[in-house]
Amino acid sequence: MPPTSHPRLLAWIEEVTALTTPDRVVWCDGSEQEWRNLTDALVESGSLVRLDPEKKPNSFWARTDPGDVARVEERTFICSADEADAGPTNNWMAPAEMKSTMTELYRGCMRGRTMYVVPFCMGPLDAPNPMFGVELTDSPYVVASMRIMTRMGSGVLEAMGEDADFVPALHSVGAPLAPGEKDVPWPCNDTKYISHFPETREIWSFGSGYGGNSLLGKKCYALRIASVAARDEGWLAEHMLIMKLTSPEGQVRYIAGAFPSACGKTNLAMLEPTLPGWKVETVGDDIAWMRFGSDGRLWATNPEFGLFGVAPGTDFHTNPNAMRTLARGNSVFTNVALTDDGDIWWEGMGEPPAHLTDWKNQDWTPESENPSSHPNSRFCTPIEQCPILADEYHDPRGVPIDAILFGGRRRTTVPLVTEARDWVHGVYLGATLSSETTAAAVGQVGVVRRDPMAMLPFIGYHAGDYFQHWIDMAKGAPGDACKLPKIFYVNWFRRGEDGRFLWPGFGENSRVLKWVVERLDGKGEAVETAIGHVPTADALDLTGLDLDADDLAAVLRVDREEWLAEIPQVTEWFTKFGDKLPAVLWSELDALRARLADA
Ligand code: GTP
Ligand code: SPV
Ligand code: MN
Repeated sequence: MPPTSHPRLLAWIEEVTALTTPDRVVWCDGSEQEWRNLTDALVESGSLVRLDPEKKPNSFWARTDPGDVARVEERTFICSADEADAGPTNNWMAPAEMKSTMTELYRGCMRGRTMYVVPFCMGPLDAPNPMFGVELTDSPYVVASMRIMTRMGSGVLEAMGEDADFVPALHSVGAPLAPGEKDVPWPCNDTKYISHFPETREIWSFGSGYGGNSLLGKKCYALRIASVAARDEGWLAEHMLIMKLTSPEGQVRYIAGAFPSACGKTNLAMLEPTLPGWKVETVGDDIAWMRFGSDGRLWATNPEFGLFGVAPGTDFHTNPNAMRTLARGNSVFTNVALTDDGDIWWEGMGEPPAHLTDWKNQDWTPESENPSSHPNSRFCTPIEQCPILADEYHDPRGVPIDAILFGGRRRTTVPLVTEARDWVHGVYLGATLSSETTAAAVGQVGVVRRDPMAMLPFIGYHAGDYFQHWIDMAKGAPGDACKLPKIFYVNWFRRGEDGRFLWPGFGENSRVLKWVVERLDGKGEAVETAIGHVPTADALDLTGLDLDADDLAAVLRVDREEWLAEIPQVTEWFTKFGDKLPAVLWSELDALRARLADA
């Protein structure tokens, strides 16, 4: 007997079962016992390796197929009824055509496997309007990961009752088993589709078991589908961290930050300030849902329940709070290296051990040519284990945002921090955000591309409409005073001519946060430049930091020639959106051009 009488849910499961023909259907309750059974079976079958419980209790090492290591943007589709609604930044296919193609792929695709029913909720279950989803998947790795990343199981199903709305999210690795056929450790399919149906709020994913392709509550639901709901309902679903920042005087500020994938959200969200007396607490590290409160402010919640963080580069010097979170166990590590004594290791974690097993299951020594861990290897760990989790994380109202940071990874041009002149200028900065591509998505790494609001791969509709939606936020909620956050543009990744990072980053970013807070308070020295307000050389608190004066000047520099070179690129970018581009953004570009001419 299914543990629910929700008619729409039952009908959908019946339909999918008939199509995909799994050997059995299992309803996930989210219990400890279920986790133990799942992970035991995955260890037994060779898909997971249990780590030494003394080092990482209840934690596991997973290796993917070498062809299934990151999000696949080329295979990600927004299947709106009208092609124009997907806009120029998304892949599109007509919903009927996509459904008929994928139906053929799904036919019999779960043969020999178990189909798991995973009821989940994005955000707290006690929210006024809980955001439900149900993922059907044939991957026990996905079930285990969903248990870390979302609130899932019986409690959700109960809360859904008989008639709650939910997002149906269908996932298959696309690797049916013939009778008696032995499974591989990481089943997947060369053919991959990550499809979204914005009008009917459905997700269909096929062929990949990896992160954002398969944990469908995350990017697919909480960003692509939610961004469409947010546009319709007057809120924002964004690729942002959320932090609580307390000054030595005890003043609390809440800051959200949008940086593209693998550009520093998790690190900033868990930052340990080097400036004495300052305190950071984590609310979220990847996704923020922001709605107007009756006070006219934008209130942000983190819909997730876990952290799916980039492993390489994480250690006690860069992100000690992530290391403390992981030490508590209950985590899955994917595509990192395994030490001979049953712990994990990755590049950036100090001196390498003499021998490791690398992410491809090969012997690795410090002399090996390739890194031991894939650059997009990840830890998946419960957010409640984070020692600096803010109490407000649990509050369905969220936190009122004082400042939004947009940031990218740029070796040149973009200074350490710039304050926008006003909201529309801030939207312009977000809409023209540029960043070097990273290993978080399949494709070439290090190529500068526009990544508006760090949402390029995640906007579920036309990006021109998305920019307009951001501009319209300035109208606030009807009838209320609108108190929007101030917008800043940061770049931790500017480099010197010798290729070194000019700014030490990580905990030292607290110095930039202090300046941001001072600007919110109407203090903090800045020069008005063509691109916005940039701190003067002595405006940043650099107490105790050994930073070369030339490096400081270089990291804050607004170079007229470099910015003039951006103008044709932004013009080309804006031209893509035709008449969907809000005219005020063209005006911003014109004004920038004029200011640069005068500079
Ligand atoms: P996603 O989970 O893919 O969305 O990434 P993210 O934005 O959370 O990025 P994350 O914080 O995991 O950082 C990605 C990489 O950038 C890691 O290798 C970090 O070590 C590195 N990084 C983060 N912050 C800084 C910084 O301030 N300076 C430098 N130089 N590197 C940083
Ligand atoms: C990102 O790529 O922005 C991530 C990792 O946070 S994934 O879940 O794969 O999308
Ligand atoms: Mn992300």
